[in-house]
Amino acid sequence: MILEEKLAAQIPAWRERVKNLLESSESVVVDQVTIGQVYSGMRNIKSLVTDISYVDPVEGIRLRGYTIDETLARLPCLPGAKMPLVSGLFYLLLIGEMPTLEQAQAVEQEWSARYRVPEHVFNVLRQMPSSAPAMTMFSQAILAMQTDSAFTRMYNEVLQKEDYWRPTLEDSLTMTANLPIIAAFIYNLKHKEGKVPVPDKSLDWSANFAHMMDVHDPLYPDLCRLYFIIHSDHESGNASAHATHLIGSTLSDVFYAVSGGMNALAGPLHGRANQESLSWLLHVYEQHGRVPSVDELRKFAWETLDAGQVIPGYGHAVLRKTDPRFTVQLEFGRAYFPEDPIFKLASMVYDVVPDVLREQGKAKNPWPNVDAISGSLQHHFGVQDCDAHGGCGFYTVLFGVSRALGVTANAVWARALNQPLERPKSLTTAMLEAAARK
Ligand code: CMX
Repeated sequence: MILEEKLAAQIPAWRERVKNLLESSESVVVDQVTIGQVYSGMRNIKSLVTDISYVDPVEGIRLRGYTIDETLARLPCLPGAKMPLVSGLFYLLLIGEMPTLEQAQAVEQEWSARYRVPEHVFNVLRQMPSSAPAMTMFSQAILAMQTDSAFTRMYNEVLQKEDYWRPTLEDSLTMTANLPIIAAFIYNLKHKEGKVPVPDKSLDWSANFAHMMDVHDPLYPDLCRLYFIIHSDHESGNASAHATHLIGSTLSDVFYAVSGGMNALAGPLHGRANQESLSWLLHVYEQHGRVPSVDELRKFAWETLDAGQVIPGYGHAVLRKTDPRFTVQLEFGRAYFPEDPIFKLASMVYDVVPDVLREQGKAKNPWPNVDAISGSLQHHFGVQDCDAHGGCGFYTVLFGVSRALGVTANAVWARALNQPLERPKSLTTAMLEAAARK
């Protein structure tokens, strides 16, 4: 298998590199922690390591050193496609090199050879109440797939520590191959007759998802490719990545770990913001019966803030400028459906809301993140977030399908480098008060 061979060739040198760094510099200080940081969700404490991506507050994410624009420009595309293959992105995340079209297609084949969701997973989903949030179903489905974990099976037999990454890679491929099928099934259960999607192995992973969703607009596979690439990874400290890493550090397999990570993604301050953002847009649109004027939009934004709510899709814990993942989606909409009213509204919000947030003066970053616009693009293609208002979270499932690529790539490397059990230390308030008196 191409990924296993490439990883096996790299891992010894990486182990040596980390070992040398630790031997020569174990006690070098990289950060200091203030009481403020202890009480503010560990913001900006440098205590994790990943070589897969890095978020600069101003520039945004770099995936294996490539900005979003560079990633999209350099990853291989199928002839006639507007957006690159997601398999190429997964190769890039795992291997750290830009793949050729042939290498990306080899990953496509690894995926399509694994298209098989065990029947009991569909049954678990069928048994859930129709009101179950889509993310609850998605997380359950991933957990239900744990019964097939190669890692846990081999760990229970005999597995050397140095080989932990191999079945982790196997599980990661099995999981990521099947997540589009699970997502399309959840959508079908929620909106249609609940049929099990039949994958088409002649299509790439994203086009196959579009096919299973029954969206026939020829542009939709390209939106899926774009969407699944840009949501994949955002370094290790974000809640879904960190939760996945924490769980994986106990040697729980990736099914356990990613299921847990998805529960973090489901929160409104994280991945659920894409659903809430679309609800917000639809709300303002319906209230006015049209795209509102700038003044009406500003008033609506203030009403949201005055009600003590956040404006979903705006602000970020790390970023301090417009998220390039927002910009690339804005460009996609402008290029292909600039007149779509909800897309137009989402672009208008970008002109209005940063000033409102600045005027309010609370948010450290008044600019949009990835979630401010992604829902409006899905909405254009008729993909619903369940009941539109309040929603039940299908858009976050789409985020999760993509995020699984990043967190599994990280899980493979965490096992390759034998990253240890994560166990930070807590203090009592009295201890912090004593530290403050010193
Ligand atoms: N609307 C209104 N108020 C906002 C805001 C927004 N979009 N973003 C931040 N604020 C407020 C915070 O709620 C906080 O208020 P309090 O002091 O009353 O608690 C204050 O501004 C300071 O917050 P911050 O330091 O700027 O932001 P945090 O690092 O604490 O939180 C985030 C970051 C993303 C949770 C926050 O900006 C937010 O709630 N945004 C809206 C939800 C959202 O878009 N989440 C998706 C993020 C991307 C992702 O993970 O998918």
